[in-house]
Amino acid sequence: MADIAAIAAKLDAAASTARAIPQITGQEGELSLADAYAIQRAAIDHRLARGATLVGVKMGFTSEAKMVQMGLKDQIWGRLTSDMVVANGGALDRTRFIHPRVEPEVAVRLKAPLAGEVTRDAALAAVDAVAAALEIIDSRYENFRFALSDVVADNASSSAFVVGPWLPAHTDIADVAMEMRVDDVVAETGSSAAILGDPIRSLVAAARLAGAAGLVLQPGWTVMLGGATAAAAIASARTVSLDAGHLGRVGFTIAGGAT
Ligand code: OOG
Ligand code: MG
Repeated sequence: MADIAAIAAKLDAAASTARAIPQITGQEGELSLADAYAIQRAAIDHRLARGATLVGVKMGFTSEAKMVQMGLKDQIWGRLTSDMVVANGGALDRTRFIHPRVEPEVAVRLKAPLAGEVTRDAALAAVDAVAAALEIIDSRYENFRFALSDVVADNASSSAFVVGPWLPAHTDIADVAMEMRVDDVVAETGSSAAILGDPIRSLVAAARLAGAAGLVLQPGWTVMLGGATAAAAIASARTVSLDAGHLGRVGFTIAGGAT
């Protein structure tokens, strides 16, 4: 039996002090997915106790590019909290991160609760607005290496996110070309179609997976639907921007620390 409270406290401390810890699997024996999600919840509870609020969920491994990059195949989800929100064009403090990476995503904002097995139409009907977005992932594990249960326990590596201008729910998000630049150099290009062939499928999966854990996606919440391309390292970057065609632009600057 994993010591859920102890591992959650370690992960919370690793995130708040930006100091990596060894992965859990292998070291402390096997970790079931159920225990991993219990750890995720308990680690986030530390943040909520400090005054943060839940503002949404994120999906992981919803594109082939991400599965290949990380060597994992199963979709996972994590929680988005208010202290992870970065305004579009905002500045990030590098000292907050261990070995940050960024990936281009599509986000939706909900206007109705969503949970459990829902149809594509029901998921679409719950969408209030859509946007291009960037997720900053920062695994709390050494060398950004982990097995599936490790990354689930670690809130799916999520660290911060930046959402572009919100656009009407009917805006097409199915096949939007995306070009992500790090320090004005193109780092990744792709299409939102890489997200499960249709990003709304990722929202359907979010409702199902979070619902199975007893979480109802709430009106006003943001759902990050997953990286469309592999992630790019930004440990020594200064600017990151995403051009997502008719979905607009989103970006941030990152400064501070040694580099
Ligand atoms: C896990 C998070 C995956 C995505 O968009 O696929 C993810 C990781 O790559 O560290 O956020
Ligand atoms: Mg992501």
